[in-house]
Amino acid sequence: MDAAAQIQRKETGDEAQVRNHWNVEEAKALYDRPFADLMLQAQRAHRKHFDPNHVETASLLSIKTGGCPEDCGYCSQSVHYETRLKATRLMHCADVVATARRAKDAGATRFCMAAAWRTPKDRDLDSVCDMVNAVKGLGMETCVTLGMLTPNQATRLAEAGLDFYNHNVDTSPEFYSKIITTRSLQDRIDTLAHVRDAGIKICCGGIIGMGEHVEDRLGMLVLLANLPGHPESVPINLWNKIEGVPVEDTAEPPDPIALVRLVATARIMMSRSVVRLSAGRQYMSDELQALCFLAGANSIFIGDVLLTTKDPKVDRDADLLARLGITSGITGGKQCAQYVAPTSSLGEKCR
Ligand code: SAM
Ligand code: DTB
Ligand code: SF4
Repeated sequence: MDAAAQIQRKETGDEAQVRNHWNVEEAKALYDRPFADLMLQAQRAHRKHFDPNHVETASLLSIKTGGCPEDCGYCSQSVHYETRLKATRLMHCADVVATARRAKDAGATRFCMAAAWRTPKDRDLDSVCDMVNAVKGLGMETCVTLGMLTPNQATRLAEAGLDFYNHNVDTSPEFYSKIITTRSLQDRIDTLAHVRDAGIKICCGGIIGMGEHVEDRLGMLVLLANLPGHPESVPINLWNKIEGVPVEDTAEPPDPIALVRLVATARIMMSRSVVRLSAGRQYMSDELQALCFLAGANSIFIGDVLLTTKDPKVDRDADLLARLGITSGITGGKQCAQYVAPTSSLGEKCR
């Protein structure tokens, strides 16, 4: 029996559902299967744990933009690069909640708040805890991404009612140092452990299209699948072009079929995780997105804006999902979350 067939056999048993001892050769054997076989296997895994005709809709807001001391070579928000992005202070809690309410009205079930920090300061964390508490009060799932956390900070977020923490490994262990030097992969893994220990669910994935090889993309999936528990959410970002950052010189958009294969491989390796087609949908045709949903992607960000780059308009997403017979929280017709400029330098209490 060849390696891919053996993995297929394991997939039918319970072992594959929580398997965390993958290697890149096994991932490659899946990835390289004939397309129809790979898609069937991914569909089987998908249908075992999810409604294949439903896509989760999340919304993203940059609550503190730019001025970040980290040197992530793909990011518009790093102080190390000339990206012409205007840095802002932490948003006012009331503005964050108003944006979350609009996102909910437009059909988002999860609200993700992102801050361009290496790690949050205690005073800022107080404000974010208030935001989490207030957004949770709207009946939405909450997610934040704030950089590295100590165990105590993770516990405080859990106590505020946080559902998910987003912290990406970004790429393979081999490619990592070509992209970021100011914090190590181990730093990220440590933060993920603090988040998990605090009882918060993990949203962890990475970026493709930065000039990495297929083996790096698979190495990233292996890294994610071999974490002590599979991340509950796995965002797969296609690099959104930013002028003035180092990745601009190395970037190579993946072949569309390679993207579909990667999504299918992620679906099989982490069959219980929600796989999000994250940044980069602005570049994808409807047909490519449809293939990604068929391969097992079952979450998207809705709204015209991600953090500092574009996302497809809600109307286009509503139309695509309707044509595919996919249900989601999108109600259609209404304006979705937009970035709201901060009106104050300090977060205010708004319980
Ligand atoms: N500063 C925090 C951190 O890095 O953990 C949170 C915000 S950061 C913008 C969240 C993630 O967005 C990054 O880890 C990266 O995977 C993704 N990202 C950032 N810029 C991107 C881009 N231009 N295209 C695609 N994904 C991007
Ligand atoms: C993730 O993996 N993707 C989101 C979210 N987590 C925070 C961020 C995408 C950022 C895209 C580039 C930008 O808009 O600046
Ligand atoms: Fe800062 Fe996050 Fe951007 Fe890295 S990805 S530069 S940590 S905002």
